[in-house]
Amino acid sequence: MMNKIIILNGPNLNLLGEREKEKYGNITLKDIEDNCGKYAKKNNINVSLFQSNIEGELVDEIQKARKNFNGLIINAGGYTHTSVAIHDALKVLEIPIIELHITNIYNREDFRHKSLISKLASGIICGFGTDGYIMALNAMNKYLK
Ligand code: CA2
Repeated sequence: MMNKIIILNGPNLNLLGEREKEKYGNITLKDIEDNCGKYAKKNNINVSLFQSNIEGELVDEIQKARKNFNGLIINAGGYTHTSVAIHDALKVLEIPIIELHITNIYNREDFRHKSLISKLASGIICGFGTDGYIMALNAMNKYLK
């Protein structure tokens, strides 16, 4: 069976490759989409990507994911550390979750050390730059087999 995986990106990740390149790298969100699409095709995975700066839109996608996907990868951006609404939506989701961060949130400011998502995740990938997206896709595909 072909695994269907959704990758959700939260606020400000649409700016990737345009600002703060020293922290988040040169790769744009469009590059990430292309790379994930290519990786998925090679590995017989059905992948969809969704980005929003709006908390409620992310909650809507999480709710829909239950019906449409087997696995969910989420980089919730700043909402990782604050959003009870995203936590609650993920909590009732019945498919595996991978939490993803480009940077290592544990060697940054204290307010990034707390994640409301980690407890709900099957696994966490952070600190490997934008390569983490492919790592997470690979990890989820294996986890689902
Ligand atoms: O390391 C990650 O992936 C983060 O989820 C990124 C979030 C941050 O709030 C989390 O603590 C860790 C921020 C995303 C902002 O992305 C930008 C990209 C380029 C330029 C400006 C912001």
